[in-house]
Amino acid sequence: MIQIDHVTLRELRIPLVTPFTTSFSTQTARTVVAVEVAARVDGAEVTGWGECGALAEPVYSEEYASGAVDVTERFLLPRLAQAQRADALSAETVGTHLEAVVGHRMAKAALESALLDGQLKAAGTSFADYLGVTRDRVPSGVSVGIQDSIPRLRDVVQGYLDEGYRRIKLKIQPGWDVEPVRAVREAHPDVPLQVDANAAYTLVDAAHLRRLDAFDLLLIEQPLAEDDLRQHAELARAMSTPMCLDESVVSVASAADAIALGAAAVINIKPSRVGGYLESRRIHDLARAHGVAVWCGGMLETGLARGANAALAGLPGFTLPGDISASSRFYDRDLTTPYVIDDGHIAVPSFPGLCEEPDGDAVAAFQTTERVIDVE
Ligand code: SMG
Ligand code: MG
Repeated sequence: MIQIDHVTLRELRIPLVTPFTTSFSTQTARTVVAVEVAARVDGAEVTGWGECGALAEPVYSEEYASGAVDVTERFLLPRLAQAQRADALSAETVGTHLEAVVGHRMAKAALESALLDGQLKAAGTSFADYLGVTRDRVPSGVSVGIQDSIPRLRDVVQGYLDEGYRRIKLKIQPGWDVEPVRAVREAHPDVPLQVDANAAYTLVDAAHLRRLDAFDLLLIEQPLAEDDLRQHAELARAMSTPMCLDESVVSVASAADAIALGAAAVINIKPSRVGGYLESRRIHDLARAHGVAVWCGGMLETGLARGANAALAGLPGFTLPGDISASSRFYDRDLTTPYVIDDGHIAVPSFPGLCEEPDGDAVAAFQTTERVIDVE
């Protein structure tokens, strides 16, 4: 069991190396909530860190960074405090203790991660060993934002391929879909290629989206709205490109529904979106049992979560390359030792816990708000 002494919630604003444009926004910096938990495990003092996937604005999902800070302080931490008074708190029980709070999965995931990091550091166990992962590296894919022009897109993609990325994902939206995909496919006939629409289409666009079937894509990710499971199933039947869900899968229960409906041949597992690494594992297990491939998505993680994503992606059902790129894909300066791409792969970390202790100077340089909350 773990006993929390206090929690520090920080909002950091970290500049991106280049703007990242999707169908819903252009990000020039990542606003990230970092959760630092000071705790005791079996009497030993430990510090655990977690990162919240929520963006600054509720445009990818309904969560947003300052809202995550608020719900954590007002509604999540009091429930964990109650649990620890009964000596019933561990990373593995966080989900149960927070179940009464509806949604807010990214906020919950960050807390669970921080506790799990602390527990594993206390035990001297790496996250990969905790999961039973034996792979020591995972193939690295890169997510390419919407560009100003097709020549520019070609250059950007070429640059990532030169760095060794094993799979290219192109962000698409109405007006930026068939032609950019055609251009990249013509330049690179054999490169593993997929697209992500972030819910920018409706089923009325089915005939248009079918034109993407010509480009031998690994998958199309989340073409329709988050709650359109039935319509994704219908679109899946109309296209030969495998249907992959991101935003729609927020839990193992919604993954089960998506699979039963035929709405997902592939699932993007994002630990933050689904409420944490433990739920991610359950979705992996469910999908694997159904023969549904999974891969690890990303929310522009800093070093507080990038390595844990790599460890998760070492599980056997992760058969497609994830959005687990090098730190340098997004950041000139990461919070930890940067993750690097080596022969197209990212190493699965072997240090204890989920992440390295972040560099205090980097945290201070990027910090915009800080709240210290006693938990008793
Ligand atoms: O972390 O490499 C990454 C980003 C991957 O494209 C990515 N994420 O819908 O999959 C997705 C997006 C969500 C974040 S966009 C700001
Ligand atoms: Mg996506």
